[in-house]
Amino acid sequence: MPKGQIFKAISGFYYVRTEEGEELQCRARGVFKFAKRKVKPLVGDIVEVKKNKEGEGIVTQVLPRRSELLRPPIANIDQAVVVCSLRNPHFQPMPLDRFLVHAEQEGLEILICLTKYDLIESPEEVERIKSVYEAIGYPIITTSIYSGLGLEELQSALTGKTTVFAGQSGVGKTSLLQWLFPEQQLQTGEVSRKIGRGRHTTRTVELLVLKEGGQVADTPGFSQLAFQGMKPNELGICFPEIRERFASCRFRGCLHINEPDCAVRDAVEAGEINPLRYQHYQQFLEEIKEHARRFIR
Ligand SMILES: Nc1nc2c(ncn2[C@@H]2O[C@H](COP(=O)(O)OP(=O)(O)OP(=O)(O)O)[C@@H](O)[C@H]2O)c(=O)[nH]1
Ligand SMILES: [Mg+2]
Ligand SMILES: [Zn+2]
Repeated sequence: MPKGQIFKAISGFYYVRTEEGEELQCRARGVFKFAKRKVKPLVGDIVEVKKNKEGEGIVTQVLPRRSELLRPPIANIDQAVVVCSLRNPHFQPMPLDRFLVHAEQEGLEILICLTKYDLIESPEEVERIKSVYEAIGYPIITTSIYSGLGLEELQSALTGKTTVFAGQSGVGKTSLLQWLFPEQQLQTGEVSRKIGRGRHTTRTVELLVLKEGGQVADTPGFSQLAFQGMKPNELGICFPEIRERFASCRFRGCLHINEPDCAVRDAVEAGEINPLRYQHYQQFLEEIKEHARRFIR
């Protein structure tokens, strides 16, 4: 049975790159079971395929995933590049922190990419953003597709890995990929002047193969991410600055809100944890609890 990887899924078809290098169009039929749950194949999945009499491909088996993201939907990735624009749309820390939690939950390597540096008037603002995230261990690359800033650095961070580009609509994900894959014709879209948001130009997830080795997926921009299926005590693990401190909290199940002798709150008060990041932690925790109240009765 030939094996391959799904590199694209559109309107009822999966496109599979087989080990022999053939690209096979497969009808998206069926739901597969493993580990007692049903799975729908995702881009990035390693699958077994067979051809029917008409020469059309059929996915017969989805092999176990080493990682998976649901927003954007993709499997078997190593690294997430979280793309945020500095301007147009304006930098927003909340969606960034939200996506970081998702990528942490999946144990992905993370790289933050701040785009559209050419639209910035004050470099100090960018330095401030960088210092917050670098202090907790995230590598950051600042880019501009106009000046070329950061593009080679970004390219070398992708070599040999399977990377997903994720971020809100209009931040410039596809523009970066167009630079990386000049031979492809990818569609980018202007940011709406009226509402200052992207127009959801990219509609599908697609894995492209890097000449230097590795793969990169462009994905549609998303606007909201919910923390479905996360338990309140799992959230702290997804914040590096909380994860590295909570062994020092007095209580084992400390949620770092109002428990006594909480090492995390002490660090917030001492100015060692960024107050906005902590505020986001509190807000996400409320969302997770609210979700649990509504769905687990
Ligand atoms: N000034 C400036 N504009 C940029 C830069 N990168 C991208 N843009 C512009 O930003 C707009 C949106 O870019 P896209 O690459 O389509 O954004 P996207 O993140 O792929 O958006 P979706 O596909 O909707 O999720 C386009 O008009 C780009 O030309 C940059 O470095 N500087
Ligand atoms: Mg796009
Ligand atoms: Zn605590």
